[in-house]
Amino acid sequence: MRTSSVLVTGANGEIGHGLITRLAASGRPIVTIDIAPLEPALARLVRREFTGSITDTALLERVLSEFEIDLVFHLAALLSTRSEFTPMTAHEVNVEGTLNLLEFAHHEGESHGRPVVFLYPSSIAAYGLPDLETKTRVHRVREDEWNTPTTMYGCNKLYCEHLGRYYAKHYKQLAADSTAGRVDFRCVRFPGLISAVTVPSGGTSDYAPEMIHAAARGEPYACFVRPDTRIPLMTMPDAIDALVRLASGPRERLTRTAYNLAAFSPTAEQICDVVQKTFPRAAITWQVDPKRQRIVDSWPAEVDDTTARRDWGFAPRYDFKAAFDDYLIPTIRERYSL
Ligand code: AKB
Repeated sequence: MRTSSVLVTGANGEIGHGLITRLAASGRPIVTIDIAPLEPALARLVRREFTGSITDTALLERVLSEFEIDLVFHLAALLSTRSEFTPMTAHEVNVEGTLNLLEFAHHEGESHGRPVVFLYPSSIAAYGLPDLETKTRVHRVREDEWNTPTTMYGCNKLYCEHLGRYYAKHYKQLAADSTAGRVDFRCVRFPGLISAVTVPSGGTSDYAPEMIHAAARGEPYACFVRPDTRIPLMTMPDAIDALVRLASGPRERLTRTAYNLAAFSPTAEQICDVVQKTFPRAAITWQVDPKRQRIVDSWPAEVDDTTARRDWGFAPRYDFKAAFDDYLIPTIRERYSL
């Protein structure tokens, strides 16, 4: 008998940490795939850990043969900055890896006769605004606007949203025995995420969490974007809540494939001000990297998340003030024993 379980890919990443802790508390057996062995504290929470790549279809077949997966959180990805240095690898992991996972989920759904719920974190990188003037003018961007990403990662995310929709609704539509609907694909477009317990790597929204963690560790930080830079951000607990909530929302209420999520959109300078107030010895300077700045300038300052709120009750706990007062500062102080 195969055991009914949840599969988490990219389990060692920032979202994986928070998500596994949350899922473990609910008692559901968890199976993970990550390119690196899980940290011991995480490994203790999972039923089975597979170390390997999502591009390895033999590995996915082993998971399929041993576990009855009815929920997938497909988190594995190369983020935007890293993807610009290795676009072919980004495509392989972000697109071909996702295609493998969708195919895997389709076969799981076929084998146990129920649709597999497939959660996919897309990103504000799926947007591409042509210039700063437009960014200032358009303000709260809706899901179907400005879908012209400038990064490999953004292109990968946008395309995979469409792949998910294809598997859910149109898979092999010309076959005599069309089997669409084995994958129940659900997707959020995450803002830049800030965790108090982990530090990201390889992203372009990383300036926000990097600034906070560097200040807490007493290290100097040279911010690579201008002080007036503004993109949507969200705390990690709210991101985890959103994934878990969307996973359990009734299918018939979902009117979109990909949902915007918004929490707060401070400028880099506003973040710096709070960080400096909290850690008065923080040494933050501005050393703009024009290329990374261009990427962040192509992302919207704010997104419209009306549909997520309406369809499945998305409601972030933390606005900008609460994010610092109630989550980041107390948790970071504890983490660095301040
Ligand atoms: C990145 O910076 O690449 C990610 C994202 C915004 O999706 N954090």
